Parts: sequence; C-alpha cells; structure tokens
Amino acid sequence: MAGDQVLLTLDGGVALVTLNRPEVLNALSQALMEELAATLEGCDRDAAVRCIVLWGGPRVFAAGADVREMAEATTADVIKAYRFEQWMRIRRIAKPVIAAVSGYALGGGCELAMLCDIIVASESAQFGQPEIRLGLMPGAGGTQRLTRAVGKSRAMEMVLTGRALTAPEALAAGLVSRVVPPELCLDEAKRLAAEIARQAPIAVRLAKEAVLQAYESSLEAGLVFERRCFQALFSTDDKREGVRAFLEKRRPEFQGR
Ligand code: CO8
Repeated sequence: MAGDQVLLTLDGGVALVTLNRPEVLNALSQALMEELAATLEGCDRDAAVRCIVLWGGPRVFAAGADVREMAEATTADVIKAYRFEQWMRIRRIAKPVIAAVSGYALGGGCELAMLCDIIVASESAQFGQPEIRLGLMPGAGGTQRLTRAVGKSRAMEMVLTGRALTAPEALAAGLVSRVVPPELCLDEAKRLAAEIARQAPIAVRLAKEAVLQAYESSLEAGLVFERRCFQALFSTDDKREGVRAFLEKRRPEFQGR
C-alpha cells in the first residue's frame, strides 16, 4: 500500500504510518503527501484497521511543507496545485488518527498533527507556525485549527511571530492530550490506539464525526448532527451488545454491525 516516503505496518487493529524523509526532517513534499493520503485511504478501506497512528520517528514529526518546492512557485502555481486536495483527503479519513509527535511539528507539520484527531506529544515536541518568517502564512488549516485549539491570543502570537510552543505549553493550551517521555511517545500512542480499536467501530466513526462537527461548525449545527448520530446508533447490533454486556457484567464483543 505504501511507497518509501511513507511506511506502513499493521499490529492487531492498529496501523502505524511513519513519515520517512528523515534527511529533510520529513518535509512534506507533494509526493510525500500523495503517498500519505493514499496510505491513509487504504487503511480506511481495510476492515482489519480500527485506528491509525501517524508518526515521524523519534527526532522530528515534520518540519513543514517542502520549502525547496515552494521556492519558485507563483500564486498561479499554488492555486492550480493538487496539494490542497491531498489535505482534504486526509480530513475525510473516517477512522481515528492519532499523531505521535516527537521533536519538531512546524508549519505544515503542525497543521498535519492538528488534522489528526488526537495528539500524543513527547517532551521534546515543539509546535509552531513559522511561515511568517518566510514572508508567508499558514495555508493548510493552521490559522483555523490552531485558533480553535489554543485560543485567539496564543494563536495570534504564534502565527504572527513564528514562535513555537513547547510540549508542556501545548498541553496547558489544550493542543495535545498528553505529554510523555520521548522513549514512550510511540508506545503511548499505540496503547491509546489499541484502546480505541477495541470499541464499537460504527459508534467510533460517528463519534469522531460528531466531535469534528463541534470543532468545525457552529454549536447549533453540531448539536443537530450529534443527536442524529446518537439516534442512528440505536439500530446497531453493537449498541445492543454493549448495553447487554454491561448489564450482564461481561466484556462486550463488538462486531461492527
Ligand atoms: N523543507 C525542505 N527542507 C527542509 C525543511 C523544509 N520545511 N526543514 C528542514 N529541511 C532540510 C534542511 O534544508 C536541511 O537540509 P540540508 O542538510 O540539505 O541542508 C535538513 O532538512 C536539516 O535541516 P537543518 O539543518 O535546518 O536542521 P536544524 O536542526 O539546524 O534546524 C529546523 C531544524 C529549525 C526545523 C529548521 O530546519 C527549519 O527552520 N526548517 C524550516 C521550518 C519551516 O519554516 N517550516 C515551515 C515551512 S512553510 C509551510 O510549512 C507551509 C505549509 C503550507 C501547506 C499548504 C499545503 C496545501
């Protein structure tokens, strides 16, 4: 499924997707993003995969879009490029994606981590939008998702100065859900993924969409969407099994039906 810039392994219901351009700090070239989108879509189609962990190795998550590719690009080039569609394809992945971030998550790297559903950070992680220092600004959701995640004042400071947040700062701001020592980062993300992989698949899918509604839409639209998802789950076998198992004091056996 994957080429050589993105690696894929499967362990139980958890797919591990690894960015693999360490020589340029996993700079997100168009070719890498194409491989990444295709790999994640493959995971989404594969019934054996229940949850996905995305990581960039122990030293860096990703240092942003490939600056070399952007050096000579004009406005027309960037408007015509297929790049934005690659990011949209990743947004449409239905299964949960956990980013395990060790080291730099800068520019597009920070935006990619924020595109994931949960961020587990190593103590070495740094999250920043340094595009302003290149005479640019974030282009793959940074101004929107960062503002929702950390609030207006902090997002403004980061976007307008390029200054990065350390892992403890990111935790305090609510950008990441937990911070662990570097050597435990991947294991912690996999452990969380395995826990999610054990839950009822249809409920996980609708719950992810509903949380994204809260993040991406108005409260009223989000509440309507949540209610519809909640009601829909009442016709699944998994809901019957989950409730019965609770009442019978045993572990549920979810079938994804
Ligand atoms: N693109 C291309 N190459 C890179 C990038 C990058 N973003 N980051 C690092 N590299 C390369 C370096 O050029 C270097 O290559 P070489 O050895 O051939 O010179 C190699 O990786 C190692 O990097 P450094 O020597 O710079 O490593 P340091 O440890 O000294 O510094 C830093 C690490 C601080 C991370 C530094 O590399 C850096 O500042 N990198 C650029 C960070 C940046 O500005 N990122 C934002 C890029 S713009 C962006 O992401 C816009 C996203 C919009 C997406 C829209 C798509 C639709």
